Amino acid sequence: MSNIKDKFASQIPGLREEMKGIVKGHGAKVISECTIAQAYGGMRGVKGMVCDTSLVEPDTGLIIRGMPLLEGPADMLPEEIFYLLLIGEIPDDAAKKALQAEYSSRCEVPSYVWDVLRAMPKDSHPMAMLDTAILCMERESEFRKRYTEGMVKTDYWEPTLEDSLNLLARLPGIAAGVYRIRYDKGDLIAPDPSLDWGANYAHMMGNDTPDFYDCMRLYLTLHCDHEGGNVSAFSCHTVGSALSDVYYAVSAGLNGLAGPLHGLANQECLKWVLETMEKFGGAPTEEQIKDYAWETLNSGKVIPGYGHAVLRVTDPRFTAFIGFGKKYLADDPVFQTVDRVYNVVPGVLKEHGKAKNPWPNVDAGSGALLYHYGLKEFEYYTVLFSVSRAMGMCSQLVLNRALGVPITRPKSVGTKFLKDFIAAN
Ligand code: CMX
Repeated sequence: MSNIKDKFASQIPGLREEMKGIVKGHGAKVISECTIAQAYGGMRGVKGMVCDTSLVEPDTGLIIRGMPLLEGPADMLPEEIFYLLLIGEIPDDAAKKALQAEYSSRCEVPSYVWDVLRAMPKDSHPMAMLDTAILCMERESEFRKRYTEGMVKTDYWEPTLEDSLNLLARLPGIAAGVYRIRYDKGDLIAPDPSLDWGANYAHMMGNDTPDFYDCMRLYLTLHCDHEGGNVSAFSCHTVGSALSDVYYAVSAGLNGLAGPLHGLANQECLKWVLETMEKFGGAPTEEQIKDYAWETLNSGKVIPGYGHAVLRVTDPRFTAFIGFGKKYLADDPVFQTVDRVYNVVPGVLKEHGKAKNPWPNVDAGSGALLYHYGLKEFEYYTVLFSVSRAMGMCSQLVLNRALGVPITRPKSVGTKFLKDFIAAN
């Protein structure tokens, strides 16, 4: 069965039975508690939702459908990753080609999207442009159309998958268009149907360097998903739980990704690395990096690319990027600086004593690779992240629709409740 839709449809009865059985047999069992510190602290560590596409363990990082990132997924094409996220299996060649054919047949970007993007103020952030482009296509939502026609609940997943495939097929073209319009790179470039999803994105941006194709494939693979509770996935999940369609939900999630503590950190990281190089007149020594790291911390700023809410080891995505850099651009001074920062900053953060995780996250290394291939517009980097992360968001949305997951509605409490609780306990 090579068609992703048929394959997923065949899994749904089993998934529904499994969920029903767990809830019926064990629904009252407690899996988590919430302390006052957690209620004030972004619900860190509270287990309050289910996500099967991927898992982030403090000591291993990203695990996609049971496969640790560096044990297979990091070497896959992004198309294979979307299939893996949704179906839970690596696609065979026929399934991969079928998905690529789906993308090719759905990739045309409606012309009104370009009109909207061109009408935006020239200094709009590329993320605002990407999210606006996604949102303005909401009028095409198959889910909204079918819902208005009275579709039954058990069918919700199907137009959600349709919307997801349409969106994912168009995203590289839209994101490349954002790049070319925002940075005056000339005419839009048409997709090349002979190229895979990642290479096509590079091609439409205007960079046909074969190594850059590889870089894009890796970039799009590594950023695909990071379980369910991160800001973008959780925002997308919450908006989607109201039965808002894929366009509303993914653009909401990506608005969260645009924050400097989340996906925007990748633009901040490279900026920080280049600042050190400028300050010291070239690739800095480890001692100079140490000085600059302390200067940053002492001025009350974070060192971008370091720390994580869940991880407590070097992010395997960072490791994969460093591996790529050592193979393709070992002599590049920016990449060398990133590598050197890695030797120094964890020690500085440990000494500083605040960050629970002194190790690099995904954003610490990726910018140096993009910079090497001539992509020097930092503000654009989160758009690349977004194209990839949309795969995780869409697969989570489709799964949740198939399972009939209800509207998200955790309970909030007021300070008075906490004071009364403290007094009584
Ligand atoms: N530099 C300096 N201080 C840091 C730090 C860093 N890289 N990482 C954490 N800290 C500080 C926090 O600001 C916090 O300080 P306060 O107590 O004064 O508020 C303290 O250490 C404890 O934070 P934490 O529990 O270790 O980290 P959080 O879970 O609150 O936050 C994160 C996680 C990623 C937002 C944080 O580590 C950070 O700001 N890092 C830099 C930005 C970054 O790289 N973001 C990208 C994350 C990956 C992604 O989501 O895309």
